[in-house]
This record gives sequence, structure tokens and C-alpha cells, in this order.
Amino acid sequence: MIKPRETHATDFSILQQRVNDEPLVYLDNAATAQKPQAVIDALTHFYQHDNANVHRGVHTLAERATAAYEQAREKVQHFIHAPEMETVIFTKGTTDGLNLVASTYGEQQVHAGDEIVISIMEHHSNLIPWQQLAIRKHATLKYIGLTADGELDLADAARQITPRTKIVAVTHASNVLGVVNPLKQLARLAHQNGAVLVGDGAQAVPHMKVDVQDLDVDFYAFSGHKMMAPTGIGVLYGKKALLAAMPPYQFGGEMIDFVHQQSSTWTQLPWKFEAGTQNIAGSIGLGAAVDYLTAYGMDRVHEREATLVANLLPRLVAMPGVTVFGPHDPAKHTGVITFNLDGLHPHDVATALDMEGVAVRAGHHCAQPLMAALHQVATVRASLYLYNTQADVERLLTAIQETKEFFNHGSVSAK
Ligand code: 7TS
Repeated sequence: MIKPRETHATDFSILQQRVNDEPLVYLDNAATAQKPQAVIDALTHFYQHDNANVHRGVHTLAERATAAYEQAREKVQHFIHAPEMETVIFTKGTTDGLNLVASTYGEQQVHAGDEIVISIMEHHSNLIPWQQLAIRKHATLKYIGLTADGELDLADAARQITPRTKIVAVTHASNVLGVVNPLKQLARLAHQNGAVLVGDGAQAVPHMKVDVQDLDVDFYAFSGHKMMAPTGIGVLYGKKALLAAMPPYQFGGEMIDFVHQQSSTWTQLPWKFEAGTQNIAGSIGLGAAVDYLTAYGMDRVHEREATLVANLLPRLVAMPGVTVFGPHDPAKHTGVITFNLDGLHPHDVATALDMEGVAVRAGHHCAQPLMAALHQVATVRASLYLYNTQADVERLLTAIQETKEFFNHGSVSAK
């Protein structure tokens, strides 16, 4: 049985407010998730009791801060089933992790005439680093397309990935189409061709059980803030042999072994990739978010979202004047649902929904090539998380219906 929302009422006090005189319904979780009190308390506790820099002091606070920081890494390691703590690097977020791989592994391994393969549904964070690497190296950037119902086209993946391919970078779950991509299959395909598979886990890790060893991905990046941790903290997982052979990303304090006047050597993993004072409190907050999600159960997070989607998606698809992008089968869908209303600009729709207290995102969702492929300039997106309820779904559907009626019969005509 899924716990009712009431169980969490005190965990997410931000959700208990009214917006525009209506109780808030927060459906912008793909942009960022709300933070449970346990995460806020972990930050407060750290700053009230343990704040110090890590790995550089012998005093008690420094030791406590270091222990808490490294414990957070171990929590993340177990959460994604990474084999060793050395394979878990703290970053600023998904964007930072993907740039790290492009600027180090990519810089080292990609040469003129090589290929980098991504998909047309990538967030700009998993697109521009590869595009710019391809430009720098005179390599070719290739795109895996979509099937007619908005899933990754695996037949096209098999065509695009060739022995010239050095890197395949694909999102685990789309931030627009709400599909989950078969990373394990793509990793196999990449490996058969001598390439590595980079997974973008920004929309996956918060919502489903992820096992990086089972997926056999070579690199996997995700953000803390989408899984209820603070902003400015994220994780890059990488296979140890690959990370060990890579040059550092940034240079400075904490990532060195010895510094001489004209040369330096680097410390061991994972700290080789953690130059300068890190987001220590953020890491501890991420550890607390992992604890929260683990206690709730990732299977239950998935089950809860799937139950809501099974109700919401068919009703939205059946609404006249509504176009839903991505698969219409709820079983193929995450809690990310993207749509447009005929004749209405997505920003007007999002503003109208906000007037009803319903927070959604409108725009290109940092996926402009995908928008072009969908022949849309922008879309509306509702995205769910574990604290959303059936009542939230009803509020969204009612607000959409009212928006349609307002623009059809109100002062602004729909077409
Ligand atoms: N990859 C995917 C699939 C994403 O959805 C996002 C953020 C990122 C990468 C970048 O993550 P960051 O934490 O480094 O910024 N997606 C969104 C979104 O859909 N709306 O706001 C942010």
C-alpha cells in the first residue's frame, strides 16, 4: 500500500502553502524537487555543529566534517550500487559531471574522424559538451532518432553506433517525453563497437532504482536537487579504470599529491576530480536525501508515480484540444508528462495554471533539437514526485479544463 500524502505533510512544509489563493500543487519536479525536513535539518545540524573544511584539518570539527562528507559518498555508492567509493565523484550536478567527462575522457580519446553518438531527446547538458568536443576535435556528432510514438529508436541506434564511435551519451529518462531508455542495451551496443556509454541519470535516479553495475554504463551523471537534496551538488559515477586513466578536470587544492615548481602529481580517486573546497553541506544534504528515499523505498516511489500516471495520462490524452507528446501508454511513462493545448501558447497555459495554484513548466525544457523534431517551439510539462497525490492530478485536469474554457469563451479566442 502506498502511504497517503498526509504522512508527508510535515516533511514538506513548502507544499502546505497557498499560491494565488489556492492550495499549491507542485508539478515542476523535473526542474527541481522540494526538500524534506530531514534534508533541511541535516544542513542546519552541519552548520550548527560540524562546519569545517574537509581533508585538511586534524581538529575535531574537521574530522567530523570529513567523516560526514565521506559517509555521504558511501550512501550514494550504495544507492546506485557503485562497486567502490573511488568511483563516486561529487560534482555540482549533472551538467558539471557531463562536462567533466567531455573535457577529460573526451579530450583524451576523441580524434579527427571519430564519432560521438547522442539522441535527439537529450537535454542541452548532454548535448552541448559533445557538440563542442566534436567541433574541437573535428569529430562527427550523430543523433539517434525517435520512433513514431516518441521512444528512442533502437534500430536507428544500431545504425548510428559504428566502430568509429568513441562515445555514446544518452539520457536514462527523458525530461520531456517521459520515456526510460534501455541504457543496458545501449551500453552493450557501445561496447561491441569499442565505445563507452555515458548515461544522463538526472531524471532517473530520483524516481527509480538505478544499478550502475547492472546497467554496465561507463559513466553516469546525476543531480542532487532533483532527488530532494540541495542545489549545487551532484554525482559522477565512472568505472575505476577509466577514471584512473583520465587527466584531472580542474587543478588546485586537494587534488594533488606533490607540487613542484614546474610539475605536479595527482592524488588518488575520487579526490583527483574534487579540486578546491567542495560543497560539503550539499553532499551531507544529498546523503540525507538518499536516506529519505531509501527509507521510503525506490520501488514505492516508482509505484506511486506509476499509479498517478496511469490515471492522469489517459484522461489527458482523451481531452479534446490536448496534444500529449511521448508514448501514450502509461506503462512506458515516467511521471513527466508534456503536452500542448490547441492554439494556446504554453506560457499562457502555465500562467493560467499558476493562477489556479498549479505549478508546471512551459518552454523548450533545454531540449531545442527535440522541440524541432516535435515541430513545437515550446510545450507545457507536468512532472510528478513521491509527494504528489490523486487530488493533485484532479486539480491539474480541472485547471487545464478551465484554462481551455477561459481561452475559448473568455476575452481571448483560442484560434
Ligand atoms: N539532464 C537532464 C535529463 C535534465 O532533465 C537536466 C535538468 C539536466 C541534465 C541538467 O541538470 P542540472 O542539475 O545540471 O541543471 N533538467 C531540467 C528541466 O527539465 N527543467 O529544469 C531543469
